[in-house]
Amino acid sequence: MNIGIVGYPTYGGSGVVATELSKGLAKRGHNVHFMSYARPQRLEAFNTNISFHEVSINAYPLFEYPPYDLALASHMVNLIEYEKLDLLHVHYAIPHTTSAYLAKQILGPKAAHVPIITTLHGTDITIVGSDPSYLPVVNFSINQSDGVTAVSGYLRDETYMRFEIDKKIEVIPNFVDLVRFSRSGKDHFRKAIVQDGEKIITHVSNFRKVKRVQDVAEAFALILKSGVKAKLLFVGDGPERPVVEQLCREQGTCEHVRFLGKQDNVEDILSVSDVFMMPSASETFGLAALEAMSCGVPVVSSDVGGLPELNIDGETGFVCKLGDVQGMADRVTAILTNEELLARMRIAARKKAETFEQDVIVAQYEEYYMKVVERLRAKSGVRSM
Ligand code: GMT
Repeated sequence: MNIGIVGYPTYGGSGVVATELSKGLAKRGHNVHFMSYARPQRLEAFNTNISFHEVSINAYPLFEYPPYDLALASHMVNLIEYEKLDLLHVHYAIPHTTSAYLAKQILGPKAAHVPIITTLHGTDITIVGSDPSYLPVVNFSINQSDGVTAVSGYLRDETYMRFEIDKKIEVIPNFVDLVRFSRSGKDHFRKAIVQDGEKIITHVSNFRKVKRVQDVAEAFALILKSGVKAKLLFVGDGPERPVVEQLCREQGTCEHVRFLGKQDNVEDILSVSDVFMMPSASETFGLAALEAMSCGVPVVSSDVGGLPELNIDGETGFVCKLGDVQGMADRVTAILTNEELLARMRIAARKKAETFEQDVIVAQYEEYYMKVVERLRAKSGVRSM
């Protein structure tokens, strides 16, 4: 199939899923046309089956806010027409689903057989999409999609609750490359960070408020106080980073904390980690936690959103009440001071991650595509594939 994929290029869950899905589909012989305003970080290597299309915006002085959604719609029109796209799969509803709807309206009967599939990821529903300034448009656009998927059962239910959706929302979970994210012997790397007997606690995020990164720093101070010898690695960057840096200075924990910034090979860091912390205030799935689990790292997370579907309390790690910093510190300490528990949770975390194997989930998308394409072709009187 000729598949148009749209996603955000930035460090963040939906862009990673869109990119990895593109690679998975390319591996299965499909031609993928990836559209975004910049090349995503994980789409750097040349791939004969993937073309990247940069959506550039004309920065006319009149535009304080250049209309990216319109430039994207124009790109979609071109690709549907000239690359003969069989379907358009957009990741994150805002504004991608709306641009796709507009592109199809522009092409009219010429594109009647080309379905729009929207994958809902999280804040496009729970935070941004629910904001009154976007809600009517998001609601309308989702209903205009020919297929809608959500990355967790939680997100599907939230979408039905917050919006008036007249479509069946299919749950297709996020996935992980079990080979890339595996516990490879990176002991030299571990030795560079910690001394013998010291443990490594890791947090990976885009340092937005919703990630509650301060909770990690506060819990870490309590963990050190309880006598555990450990280092804390912060991976990623974003608006809350200076706040967390300042907090570490105030707590006097700086010599045990490393801010590594954005990292391309996050698997190397996860590979040597002992516990992963995700105290988020909202998390529809928790892709970063899945990648950690795939590397055999137990997760201590909050209990929000889709996290309890992924992180099984007492098995793959621990699930704590949102904002319970002391509880999280106690759970991390429990894991790091009990080698038997750590070993058991490592195995359980990896085993759970194996249920989200990349090829299996990519095949689920492929099957879903076929179903939606055939349904629309039948409806619009176009020959089936
Ligand atoms: O929070 C992020 O990392 C970005 C955000 C996005 O939509 O780009 O992530 C959401 O989608 C990810 C991939 O499906 C999920 O794993 C994250 O849980 C979700 N983030 C939130 O719900 C806050």
